[in-house]
Amino acid sequence: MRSLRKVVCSVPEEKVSWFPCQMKDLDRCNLLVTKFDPNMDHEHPGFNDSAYRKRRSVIAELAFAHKQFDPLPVVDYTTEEVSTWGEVYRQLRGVYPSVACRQFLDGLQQLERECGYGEQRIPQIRDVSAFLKGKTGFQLRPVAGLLSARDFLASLAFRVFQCTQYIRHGSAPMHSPEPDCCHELLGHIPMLADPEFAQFSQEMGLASLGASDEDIEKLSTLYWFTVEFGLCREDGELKAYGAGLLSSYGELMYALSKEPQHKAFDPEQTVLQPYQDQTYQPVYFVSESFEDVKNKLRNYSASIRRPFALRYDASTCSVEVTDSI
Ligand code: HBI
Ligand code: FE
Repeated sequence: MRSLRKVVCSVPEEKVSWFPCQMKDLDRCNLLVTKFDPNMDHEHPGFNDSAYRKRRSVIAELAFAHKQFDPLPVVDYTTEEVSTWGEVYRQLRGVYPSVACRQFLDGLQQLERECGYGEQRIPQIRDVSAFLKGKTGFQLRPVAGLLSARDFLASLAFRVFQCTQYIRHGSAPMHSPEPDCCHELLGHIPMLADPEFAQFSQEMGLASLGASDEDIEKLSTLYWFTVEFGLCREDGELKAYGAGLLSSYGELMYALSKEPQHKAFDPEQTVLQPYQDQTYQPVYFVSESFEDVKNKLRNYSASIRRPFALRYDASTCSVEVTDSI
């Protein structure tokens, strides 16, 4: 006879790596990957700009000091930072109506109406988080840079999006080697205001909890080719929904041109595709609808083997570990 035994967040096998079970555990999900940051990456446009690097460390401190449930930090952006934002916003906003998917445009319009999005100021994550909470239950927390895939995905399980607050270097407004506030606020946030998209983002997060390193690699590859660089078909036309595309003018235009390969999204194929984090992707995956992405990801996640089962309790925003015996 099979019954469900609650193991109250202790996992049955020693080999399983630690994972968060409640929101406050996200304070431990803070492993940064520094390969693209301006102190480590010689190619970073801010590498030789000590004032930029100093500013970055001031903003990073806000994220390091943050604990879940603290009020979100407010950054007093400089005129130069706002001007970089304005340039990025103006150029991308001009092309969105013809290249972005319907859900993105809907989300962005709501943000412009209800959350002060525009060229004139960089939105504060505190306001954006309150807006998102009301739309899909997603909330933001500050992060100092590129987070490890495991920690980043784990946060999504709790509908928490880890969000950088610094901005790219003013000399390269159209490109950033690492996530910055343009990538998060323009690329990711409008999509996270869509209920279906929010749902599959959380499901990818839940699938990652306690997964093996190989499965984390596969899930981040799927995340990369959907949430970051995904394309979809809308009335027969190719549109972008990936945040990496919708925050980078150059790659956006390239992805929709005839140059790269376009393949139908199929998780089994997609996980095998090596991804490029240094330059444009040679291949993009095209989905027919978000419902299709959601169903395919759900089937894929169900095929990931774990020595325990998980249940998300939305009333407490916590994860229960259950063990089939
Ligand atoms: N970290 N800050 C931050 N922002 C992201 O968008 C992000 C990340 N770490 C990993 C990541 N995205 C994904 O591309 C996957 O590796 C999961
Ligand atoms: Fe991203």
